Amino acid sequence: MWFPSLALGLVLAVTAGQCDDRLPPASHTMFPKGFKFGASTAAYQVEGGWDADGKGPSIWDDYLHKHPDYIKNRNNGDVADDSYHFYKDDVRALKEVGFQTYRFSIAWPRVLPNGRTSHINQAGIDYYMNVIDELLANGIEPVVALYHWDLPTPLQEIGGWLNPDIADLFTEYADLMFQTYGDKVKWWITINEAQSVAGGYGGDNAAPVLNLHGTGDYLAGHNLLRAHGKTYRLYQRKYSHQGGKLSMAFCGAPCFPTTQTPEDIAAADRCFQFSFGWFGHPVLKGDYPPVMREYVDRNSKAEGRNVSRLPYFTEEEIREINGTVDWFGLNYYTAYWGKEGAVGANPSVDRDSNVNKYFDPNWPATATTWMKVIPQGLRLAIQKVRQEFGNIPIIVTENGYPDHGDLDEKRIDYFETHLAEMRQAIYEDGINVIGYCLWSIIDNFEWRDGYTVKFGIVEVDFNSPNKTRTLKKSAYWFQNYMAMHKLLE
Ligand code: GBH
Repeated sequence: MWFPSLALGLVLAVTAGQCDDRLPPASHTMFPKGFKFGASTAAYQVEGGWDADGKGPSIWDDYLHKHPDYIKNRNNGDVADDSYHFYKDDVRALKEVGFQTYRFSIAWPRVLPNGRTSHINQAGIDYYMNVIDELLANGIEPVVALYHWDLPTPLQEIGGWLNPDIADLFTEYADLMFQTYGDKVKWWITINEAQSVAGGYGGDNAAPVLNLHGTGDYLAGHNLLRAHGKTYRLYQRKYSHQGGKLSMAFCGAPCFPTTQTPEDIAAADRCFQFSFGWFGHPVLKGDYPPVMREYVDRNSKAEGRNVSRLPYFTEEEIREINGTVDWFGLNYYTAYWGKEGAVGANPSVDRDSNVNKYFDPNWPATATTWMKVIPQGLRLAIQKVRQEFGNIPIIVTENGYPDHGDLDEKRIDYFETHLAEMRQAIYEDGINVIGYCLWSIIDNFEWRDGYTVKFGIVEVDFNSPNKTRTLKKSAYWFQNYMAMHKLLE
């Protein structure tokens, strides 16, 4: 079971290691019963084999082949860590560190080269079966994401996530995945970071780079939610006997209010509602967050539009989408200060939120501009999820530290401080956090930063023919951390 017994955990937390100096210090106490540690990757970032054995192209393959300068050093995911061939080395690393779970994603175009079930690529099906079997043989439980951004190109040609038909196409793909792997996979993520996916339509930081800010993002988000809802209902109808648990991996950078004025407190709340809330509210409470509806409708009207840029669900859709996550997947990297103020492109999700988000100059910088180190933000994000969405089991599905291959000690600090905050959320706030997957087990293709930015706790020699994996200090640190924090059986 994955559901921690908090009461027991609490007793042990306060009794273990307090007075006996042969025992680890108080911060090194146990985790709740059933708590699981794991590590994450995503298909495009690690697999390579971009056209191997009948795989079709994805929007990332396509975009980067056409626009190589889009990525630092003209890197792309054609070969990446070549996990397509060396997945056993990934599993060996996971096992060596001592993880109980591995979160990875299935590349839709590897199993369905043109996105549709009319043509199934058996080699792709076999690949994921092999990965899953290798994990299970090593006692590691798979957590599988169905969509981590690599849409089959032929589906982009009909508009991708802007086309309402995508909801059914995604559901048919998911159906095949549940049917094929569902007896072995019990933890599913439909969509990784719907907000980032929407960003590929509303911004220029991810494929398909449409930059339809303030319109395309909301429309893509709408269809992502419809796809998720339909998929969950399908699972309930056809696969509930498999006993799996579904979620999305939600993302967002929470805001601390700049001051305790009602304006700043409300602004910090909107920061949450326009990120985690955008996708969390429809699946956990029904429909978009009221404040999001209000602000986007009002701005749309002021712009002279007849219809809101934020689409409306039908009553039936609201019902279909509501109540469709069994647990809450939370990706956390960074946080902001927030105050009232309309900033960002016009129109845009950011501007609609009317929050001015900014980093504290004292928060440590990292190898990437979009993140600073602010461990308290993880506890804040967990608290906000609890406050907004009730006592749903939470799994931190991503959390990690980027460097240029030079700051592994800082990575250790990052994990230590973030895990401490997560423990506060569990033991001080009594929140039902049941697992933690770091990003990432191996250095990999970090989107626009290519291979220049590394998140792995295992180094990959990208110049060697078999992409040699070598555990970093942070991997040994993690191994030790888990051993010290013995999990209750
Ligand atoms: C996650 O995204 C992804 O799930 C994972 O694939 C990725 O490797 C990992 O984090 C580390 O990045 O350039 O200022 O416009 C994290 C959320 C959303 C962060 C998009 C970067 C672009 C910010 N990402 N965002 S900016």
